[in-house]
Amino acid sequence: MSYEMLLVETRGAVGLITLNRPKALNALCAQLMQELGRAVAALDADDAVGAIVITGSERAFAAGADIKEMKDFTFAEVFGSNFITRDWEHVSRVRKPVIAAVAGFALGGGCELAMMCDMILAADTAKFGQPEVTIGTIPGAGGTQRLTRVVGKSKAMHMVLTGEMIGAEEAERIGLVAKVYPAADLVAEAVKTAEKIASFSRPIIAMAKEAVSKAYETTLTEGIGFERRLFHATFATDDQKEGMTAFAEKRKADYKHR
Ligand code: DAK
Repeated sequence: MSYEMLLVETRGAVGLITLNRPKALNALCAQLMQELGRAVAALDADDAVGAIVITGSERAFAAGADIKEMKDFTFAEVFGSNFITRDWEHVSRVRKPVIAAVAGFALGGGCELAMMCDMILAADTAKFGQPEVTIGTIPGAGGTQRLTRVVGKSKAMHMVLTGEMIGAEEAERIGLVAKVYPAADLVAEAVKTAEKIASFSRPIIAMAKEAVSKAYETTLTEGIGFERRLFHATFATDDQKEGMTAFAEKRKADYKHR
């Protein structure tokens, strides 16, 4: 599969996607998002891949949706063509874990794309923001919803209503980011984290991801019921037997992903 705006490679059991539109700070134009949708779908379908990392450049993860591309669109055009929605939901539908490795700007749609991933690892240079109000619009790819669920109302309101950016340290403190690394180490550390995830049982990891993701969608009682069903289901897998037997026998587990 060929891509013009992405670099896609596998490192062991990790699929690494690098957004590669440097002249526009990886602004997320329609072509880039179509390519990203194809790339994540291909890696999701590849049995050799256990986890996916999406990263950008040192300067920008992504500086938002492409403002120049969308500036003249009319309501009839964006509504009629289901603008953006048609290409933007792929990342959030992937069943394998997806890590956003963010250095530099993650603004607007870039911040939203990072939040569609399962966790965000950041370089100490990372800057997150939802600056849409400064250009006469509002977040449109989940920014008002995912950000609020992650950081709470007051912080989300501050970011969305002022358009101000926050740095990596603050993003980690408020729970938007899982860990911060020196910029030079970011991609290697993200791949290392993905490798660790990929070393575990694929079906068990998929269940764990589904269960945590459910916490965003449902009530506590329903979420715990969902978790319990999946927990019980792990006992139907060979990998649960292998994992617990390996622990009892003081050896490393050899998962068969079934
Ligand atoms: N779109 C298009 N081009 C962009 C861009 C963007 N978002 N961001 C940067 N660029 C381009 C610049 O125009 C410039 O191009 P040339 O002039 O060289 O041709 C080049 O990238 C380098 O940028 P700067 O010269 O501006 O670089 P600086 O270091 O001075 O500034 C900056 C970096 C990131 C602070 C600045 O570029 C900036 O403020 N960029 C815009 C950030 C922004 O407002 N982002 C939010 C965009 S709105 C939806 C899904 C998503 C969305 C909406 C709906 N649905 C599912 C319905 C998302 C909306 C948005 O993201």
